Amino acid sequence: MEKLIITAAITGAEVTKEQCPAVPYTVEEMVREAKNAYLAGASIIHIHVRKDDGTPTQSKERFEEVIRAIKAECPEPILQVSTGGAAWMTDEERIQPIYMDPTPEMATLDCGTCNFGDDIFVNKISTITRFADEMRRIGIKPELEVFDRGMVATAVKLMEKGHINSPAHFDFVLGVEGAMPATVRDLQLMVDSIPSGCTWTVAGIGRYQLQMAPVAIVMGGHVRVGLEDNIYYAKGRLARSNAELVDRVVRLANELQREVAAPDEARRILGIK
Ligand code: KMH
Ligand code: ZN
Repeated sequence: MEKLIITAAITGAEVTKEQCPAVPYTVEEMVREAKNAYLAGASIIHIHVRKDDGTPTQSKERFEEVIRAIKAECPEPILQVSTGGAAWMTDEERIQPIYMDPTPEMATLDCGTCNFGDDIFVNKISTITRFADEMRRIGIKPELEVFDRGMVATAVKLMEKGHINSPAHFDFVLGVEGAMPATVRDLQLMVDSIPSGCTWTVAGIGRYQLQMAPVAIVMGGHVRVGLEDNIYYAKGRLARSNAELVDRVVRLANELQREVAAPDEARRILGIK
């Protein structure tokens, strides 16, 4: 089995400091959370950015400010920018970070439309294709975010048509209200649905973050944790940091005797130059 890639999704667009004080907004807070998550064992940092008041934004300039600050303190991890943004954002807003300087190594590519709590997260085929083509042209490795089985089918079609390079990397986001549940059976279906040679990670939402992690570790997949997807360390006990959530995955991996990948090992596994 390859070493385990741990992704830390440190802030997202939905959770707030009112819900969990550790959620980072400012540049300094983003650097702190990214660096400590890396030191705990994350090799990929999945990045959304906020204004200082917590409002989510896809501003290229804000991404540049945050990513330059993270790289200055902590150059090692793969920084993966979100092109999902928040459910209410336009395509034009969402695509901005792939054009930032420095060019990000990875970006998310959301592969379909679904309910997202009481919102609708809209990704038309034409949007997915355009985002994929732009990432391919610029040389950014997409992380194919799939929230249900139909989105895997869309991604595979885009791979067959040459819009997405093979082997691709999938992120199964399971447990979103209105999309695919986070059960072992559902995860197995997703794993069985991707082309051979592709890699995958699982992002369980809420309480499912912890439940999905050991399953992925023993199945040979990879794991995403972080405050974007889950703000609790345990029932009734908020997480104190992203690092605390990463640290637990490292302990689980150690117990299950799966080694954790350093960033350069993650780059090799994912085929990032
Ligand atoms: N905030 C969600 C609506 C991504 O990062 O690409 C979308 C999301 C996915 O977080
Ligand atoms: Zn995200």
